[in-house]
Amino acid sequence: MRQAYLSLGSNVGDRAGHLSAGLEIVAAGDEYRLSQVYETEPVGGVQQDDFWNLVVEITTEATPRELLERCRLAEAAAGRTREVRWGPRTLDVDVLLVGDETSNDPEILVPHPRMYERLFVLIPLAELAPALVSADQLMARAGRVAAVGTLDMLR
Ligand code: PH2
Ligand code: MG
Ligand code: MG
Repeated sequence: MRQAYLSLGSNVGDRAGHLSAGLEIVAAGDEYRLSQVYETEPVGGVQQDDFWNLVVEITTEATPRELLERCRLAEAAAGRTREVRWGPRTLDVDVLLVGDETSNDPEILVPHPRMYERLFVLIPLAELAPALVSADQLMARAGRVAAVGTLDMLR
C-alpha cells in the first residue's frame, strides 16, 4: 500500500455534489483523507467561473493506469463531455502522485507534469502532506486560492 494523491476540480453546476460523487468513485472503497475545499481563480487563460478544488490522499495498491480509469469513470458520471482545453467542466480529476512511482505512459504521466505550477493543487496538497511541498514552491506561485470549508460542510 502507498499513498496516491489526486486533484479534483469543478466549476459548472453543483460543485460540491460533483466533488462528492467523484470522490466516491475515485476512492473505490480504499481509505482516503481529504483536504478542505478551496475556491480558486481559473488558471489557463479561459474566461470562466471560479473552481472549487480539493486534493484526496488515497491509500491504495492501484497502479497509475487503474487510477486513471477511476478518474475517467468519475468524470463520465459527472456528465463531462469533450470541451475546451482548460475550460469549464463539471468535474476534472487528475492523478498527481502515486507513492514515489514514476509513470512515463503518455496517457498518465506521474508525477503530474504541471502540478508544481498550480497553486490550486499545491495548497490543498500541502495541507494533507506538508513534506511533499516546499515553502519556495508555494511562494513562487500566484493566483487566488481561498479555503471555503470541508466538503462535509458544503454538501
Ligand atoms: N483546471 C484546469 C484549468 N484551470 N483552474 C483552476 N483554478 N482549477 C482547476 O482545477 C483548473 C483550472 C484544467 O484541468
Ligand atoms: Mg486538470
Ligand atoms: Mg484532467
